[in-house]
Amino acid sequence: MSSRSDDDQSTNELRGRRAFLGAVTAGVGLAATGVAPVQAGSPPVQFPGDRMTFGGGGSAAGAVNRSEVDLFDCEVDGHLPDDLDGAFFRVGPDPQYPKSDKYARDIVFDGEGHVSMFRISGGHVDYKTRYARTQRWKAQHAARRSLFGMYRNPTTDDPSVAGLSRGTANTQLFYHHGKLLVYKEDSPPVAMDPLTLATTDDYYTFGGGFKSLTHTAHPKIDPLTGEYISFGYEAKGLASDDIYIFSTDKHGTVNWETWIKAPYAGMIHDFAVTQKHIAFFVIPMATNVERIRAGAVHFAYDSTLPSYMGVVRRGGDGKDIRWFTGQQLMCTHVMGAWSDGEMVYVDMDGGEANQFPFFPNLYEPFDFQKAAGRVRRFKMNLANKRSKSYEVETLYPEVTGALARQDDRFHTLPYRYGFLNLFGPAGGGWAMFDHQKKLAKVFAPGADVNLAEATFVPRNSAAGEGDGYLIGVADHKSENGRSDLILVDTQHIDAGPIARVKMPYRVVGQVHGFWVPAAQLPQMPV
Ligand code: V55
Ligand code: FE
Repeated sequence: MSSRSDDDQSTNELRGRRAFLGAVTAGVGLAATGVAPVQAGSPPVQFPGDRMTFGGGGSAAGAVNRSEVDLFDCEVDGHLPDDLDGAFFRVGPDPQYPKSDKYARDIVFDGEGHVSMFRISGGHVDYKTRYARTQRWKAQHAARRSLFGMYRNPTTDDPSVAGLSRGTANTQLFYHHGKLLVYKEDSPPVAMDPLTLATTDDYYTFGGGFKSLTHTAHPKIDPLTGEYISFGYEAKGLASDDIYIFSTDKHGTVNWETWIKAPYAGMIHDFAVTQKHIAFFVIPMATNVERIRAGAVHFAYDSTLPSYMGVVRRGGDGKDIRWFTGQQLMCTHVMGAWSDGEMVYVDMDGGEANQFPFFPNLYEPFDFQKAAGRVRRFKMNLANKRSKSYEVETLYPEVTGALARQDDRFHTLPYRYGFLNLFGPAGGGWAMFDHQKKLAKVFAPGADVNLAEATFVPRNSAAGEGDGYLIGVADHKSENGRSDLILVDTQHIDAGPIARVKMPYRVVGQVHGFWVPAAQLPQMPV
């Protein structure tokens, strides 16, 4: 990590180069060079060199990319299955502008959402990326500078953006009722055209039926009905303890909604939906109003707070909500969930303490050992009317990681296969769990490779659960971060990739990804 004085030195070097270029181009009119008008006071674009900051150390660290790309017919190594036809969408934060010095310590989670698509068909791959044209992106583009301060802290914003959506659309995307919906959990979705990645709505409210100020990054689709089930927390504004729950039919029309109260305002990053129930895990990553007023990021980890699993009936009025507590855990992502009569089962990845060092612990030092994520199976017994506690079982205790996924066609249903990204000094990996056999199989490419989340791709429309591929981006440290999109067969996950899409550079970073089979996409215009 570079020290402050290194930063100052590189800033001075950058400023020096700018002055030189300014002298060279002096006298060339703006109109002649096609440069859009520059607002008075828009500062030079200079990202800090420190990797722990919002800018993440510039392009070499992969955190700043900023280039919107169209790459037709990518190079492919190996053989992509001829019948593999669909689009792999992904999204992650990509800082549009550096922050002012005051907010230069903002976190990577606050970068503007940059969406990419690998369109795969007949063994060929076209790559396209676009920033989500959020209200925030558009305002900053026009001003040629950052106008929003710290992560989820509106008190730090430039007065000119009051009333605009703070949403960055940087966390996950879903394809439903013909729209690519891109999410940040502090705001409503942004809608994009799934073929052109043009933003079609910077504040999508499902035709007005959606009432919350926030929308999770992790909705679910009921495979039996095609319904879209989702929620928002802090749904009535900053630090509110309101949760909005809703569903839409397969056309995106809201067909159910209700409101419940959380035990406290804490992060509810993902949620679980079964055929009968909905469950929310509230973690001690608490919204901290005092710190927000002082200009800090939204959350701090308060280990004095219990974690709670709330369970509510699907389709009800929310009054049946029951909050269960037990071993304090920090879980973020749901692998799978199902109901068996009045028993509710929720599998999540999570650790025994704060997993996000950039959201500070209030009371104790960060503990990397306790932060390690494992697969936790929560069990809630609704038949016992007096029960106030969940039981939790740690599955595969020897496997640690994060970003749990499943075969998305098994949302809401009993399921057999789950996936997890592994981290470790010997390099990362993708694990595939067979809960029936209680078996974990691992693809581990070694210490040179950084793996993004694994997204499951069904082999074809008739494929059984878990039969297909894991798809995701692998960056190579020894090649200055150059990326491959890799495809691993789930029948032979330990054999390594069956094909690599060889990208000429390091592609934009991602948080999550989503696969859409071609049959669900609109036809590509010829
Ligand atoms: C997460 C990611 C976010 C966020 C909150 O697990 C939680 C993740 C990329 O942004 O704002
Ligand atoms: Fe997530």
